[in-house]
Amino acid sequence: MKNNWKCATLLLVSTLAMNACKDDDEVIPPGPVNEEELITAVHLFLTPTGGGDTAEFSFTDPDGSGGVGPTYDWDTLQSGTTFIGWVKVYNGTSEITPEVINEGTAHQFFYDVISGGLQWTGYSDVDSNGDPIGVTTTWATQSTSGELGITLIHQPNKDAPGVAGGDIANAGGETDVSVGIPYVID
Ligand SMILES: [Ca+2]
Repeated sequence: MKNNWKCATLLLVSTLAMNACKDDDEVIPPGPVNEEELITAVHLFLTPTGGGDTAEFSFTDPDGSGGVGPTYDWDTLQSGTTFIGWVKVYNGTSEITPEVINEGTAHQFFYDVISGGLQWTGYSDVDSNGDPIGVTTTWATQSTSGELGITLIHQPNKDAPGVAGGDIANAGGETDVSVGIPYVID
């Protein structure tokens, strides 16, 4: 009987330990500031500066790179228009843009018009050092549809030539996410 109790207790403890381990696996620990972000979705919103509907462009890949392919949603922009842009990034259903902003000196978004007549015209936010983060931006359209690229770099060298102006060439660091999303200009 005593042994059975011991076994039962051991089993209970083991079960609790297993559950505890399982819970630990499911919780994403609050990493140090230099932790890379896991990003499974990127949304870019563009609102005409003169007013009008906000266009939304998104990339979603819930299982990360590999596995099931990503999905894209894109929108139509009016030609000859200027826009305020802002980006949101998610890990699953959790928006992690606030973490990116909180760790602003360790992050910078870069925007690359891969093709077409959309123009990225600048950053409109700064980190605590006065360097851009790139969560908010400005844009303009000419007349051709194409594809835009969005890259989030972790620990870029923001002092390197061109980086604060949006040139990724000398940024270094690690890539948190890099996606291309189609757009239509009407
Ligand atoms: Ca995937």
